[in-house]
Amino acid sequence: MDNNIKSILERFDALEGELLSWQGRIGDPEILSQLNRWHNDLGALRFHLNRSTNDFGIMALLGGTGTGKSTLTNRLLEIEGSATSFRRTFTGGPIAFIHPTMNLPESWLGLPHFDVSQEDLPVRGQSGSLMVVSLENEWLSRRVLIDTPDVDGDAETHYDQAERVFRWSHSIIFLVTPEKYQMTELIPFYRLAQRYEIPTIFVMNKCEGSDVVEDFRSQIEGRGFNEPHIYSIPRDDSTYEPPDDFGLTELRNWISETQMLKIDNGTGGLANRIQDSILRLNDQIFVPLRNDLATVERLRESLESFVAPGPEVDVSGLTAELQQKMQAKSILYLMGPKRILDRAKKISSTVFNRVTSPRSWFGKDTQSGSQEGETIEAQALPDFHSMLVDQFQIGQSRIRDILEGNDRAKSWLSHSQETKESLWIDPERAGTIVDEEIESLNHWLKERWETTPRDTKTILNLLSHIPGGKKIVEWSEASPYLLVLVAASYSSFFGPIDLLVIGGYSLATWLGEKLSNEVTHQVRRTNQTIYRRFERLMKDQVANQIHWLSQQVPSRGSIENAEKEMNRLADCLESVGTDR
Ligand SMILES: Nc1nc2c(ncn2[C@@H]2O[C@H](COP(=O)(O)OP(=O)(O)O)[C@@H](O)[C@H]2O)c(=O)[nH]1
Ligand SMILES: [Mg+2]
Repeated sequence: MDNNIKSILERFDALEGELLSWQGRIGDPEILSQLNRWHNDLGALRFHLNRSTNDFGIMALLGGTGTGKSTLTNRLLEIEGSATSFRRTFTGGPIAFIHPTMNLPESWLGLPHFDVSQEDLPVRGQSGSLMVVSLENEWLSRRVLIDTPDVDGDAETHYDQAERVFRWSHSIIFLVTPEKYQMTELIPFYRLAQRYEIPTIFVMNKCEGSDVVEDFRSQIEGRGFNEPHIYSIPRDDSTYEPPDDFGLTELRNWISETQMLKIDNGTGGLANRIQDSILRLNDQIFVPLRNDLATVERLRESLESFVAPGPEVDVSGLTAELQQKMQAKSILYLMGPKRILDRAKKISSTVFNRVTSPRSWFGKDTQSGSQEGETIEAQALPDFHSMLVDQFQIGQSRIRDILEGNDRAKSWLSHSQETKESLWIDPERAGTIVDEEIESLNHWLKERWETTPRDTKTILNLLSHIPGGKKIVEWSEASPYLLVLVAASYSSFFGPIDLLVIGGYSLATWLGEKLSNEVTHQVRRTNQTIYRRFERLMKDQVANQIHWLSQQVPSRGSIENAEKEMNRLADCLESVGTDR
């Protein structure tokens, strides 16, 4: 084993290096806390792997609340070092009692160490740190004694702290009472103590009779401990006498004189620790992360296809939808060919013949066109600004549906540190697009207004056909109307429908003949720019979400690297062999 320890430690270093890059890239707090636990337990494993036979041993007291751990600490040390109380779960954090000649490695337990001076005794301990009491005490000259919070303490941190101490210690005293020796919280510790070959002794405190000690013994033997050392200490007011060699004095002496002095974790125990570390990394971290990675990749695909252009059109589904909305809200009711046909069938066959030929239908010299002109319905000019804002919000809520429709993403969202502002683009920005583009069209028109009287006259004339458009005399008011009319007649809003009747003319004809190409071209460009910019903003929004999604799980490459390292470690271990 020893030959392998160096390479195993190196493998762990490489593995941990890869895992460190996962900081901030795990969206699930449960997986994150498993990873943090794994890192801490790796600290304990390294501590054991780096052991040297000259090191002093670290012995911890473990047990339920009120079993007398702090009391026993004081009795073993013959001082009032650890604060005891009849109150439940009194000890708040681990306390190390150590001889001044010894140095506890700073990294021990992976928690900050605080020195406690003599005047501050007895000490209660503090969650999340290690209190270190330095004592000129003969009994401590060859070992460190650790008092711990209760394994069944009120707070979850109590169990976690006890478990942490268990993992970092060389030997364990399990302390029970007649009331508490059956508690289930100790069972996993018993199992691990055997699996890691940790020297273990059992003490029944507050004892009033031998029956219960014997029952405890059979329980412990039933859990696989072979000839367990079970000491008993009578309750203060009890007449019970522990059997010879198994009272407090003997306990003190035995600990002093026997193998519990030093570290002697077997190599099989170390191999099992390594194996557990690998298995836990795989089961509790790699497997769920792999699943999450697949989820992220799936969601990413749905988000991308959401804004990807279709094969035929150069706009995404959302801009196409925006076009339809603009059509519905357009100032002019546009009559499609089918509707004209339906209507025509109801009238006469002569009319029907005419409508099958739109050119004649809308021809300049026919009068029937103006009769059909009555079918034009004028509505209010669409509010482009809020239309784009609405459409953008619809897009955002679809993205949200995609994300929240997935349980994993929903949970990441609820735990995300990201602020709303950084994840979601302000939909007003979509409205700004139209404001800016109409403004710039205005600017362009303003420069041309009057310089090309033909266009000016045409535009005013055109607008006079539209109810509400009559009042328009200022160039600055013309842009949004032009935008609708030009876009409609060139099918850029509405697909195949381009039949619009104004004063007997189709709008297309009207614009084509009367308005200069330059104006028409400029307005069409404005229209296209609005869609392009809207689409780009939507893509930015999706890119935000995709970026956020990618931060919920480490990259595929990194997970694969880590798995490779893990497999190399498993190979190293295979060559050593495990005992179970
Ligand atoms: N009567 C009696 N009380 C004890 C004995 N050992 C501990 N206690 C009391 O049990 C309570 C809990 O003890 P403590 O050492 O704080 O337990 P911990 O929670 O395991 O650290 C305190 O009130 C102690 O005085 C004992 O042997 N006999
Ligand atoms: Mg205590």
